[in-house]
Amino acid sequence: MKLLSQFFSLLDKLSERSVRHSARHIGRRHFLTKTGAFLVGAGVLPLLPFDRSSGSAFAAGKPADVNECNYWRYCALDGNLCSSSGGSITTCPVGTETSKTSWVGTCRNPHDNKNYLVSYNDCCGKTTVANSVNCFNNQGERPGYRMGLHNDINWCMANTNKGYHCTVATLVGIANE
Ligand code: ABN
Repeated sequence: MKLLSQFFSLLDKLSERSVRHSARHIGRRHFLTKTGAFLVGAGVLPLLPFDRSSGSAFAAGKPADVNECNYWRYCALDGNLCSSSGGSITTCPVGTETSKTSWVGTCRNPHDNKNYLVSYNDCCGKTTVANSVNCFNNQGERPGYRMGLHNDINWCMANTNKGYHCTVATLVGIANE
């Protein structure tokens, strides 16, 4: 009976020692691994290639949404956004073609506070637009009798297929101040 009790006591001690050893070593190693990874990650993070160009458009820490009418390049865009109907800010959706004529507006880029010339071209050839965002921005626009300064016009008029689909906003250059 005494022998059995001694055997169990020895078993207890061995397992306790083994558990303590594992806790001490695995815990420390785990801690070092995690801390090391965090420190390396934190050091590398500033080197990562964040896009800080005007096109990325971050306003007050919030990424600008090119599918919203308040995106700065759309300051004089009167029409449907191509970015929300299968195209992008500068490309027409498949099945449409760029208008031969356009309207050029001047919009201030909030990231460098410079004024940019933006060419608004319509995308022509397909009249049905599903779920596209419609904007009515008219910065710098003048009434219809000032022909060259009026933006409420179908710029597909010079194309063979005059059906209006949406409008793209292409940067042309910096405006002379
Ligand atoms: N340029 C956009 C547009 C198209 C048709 C009619 C008005 C405005």
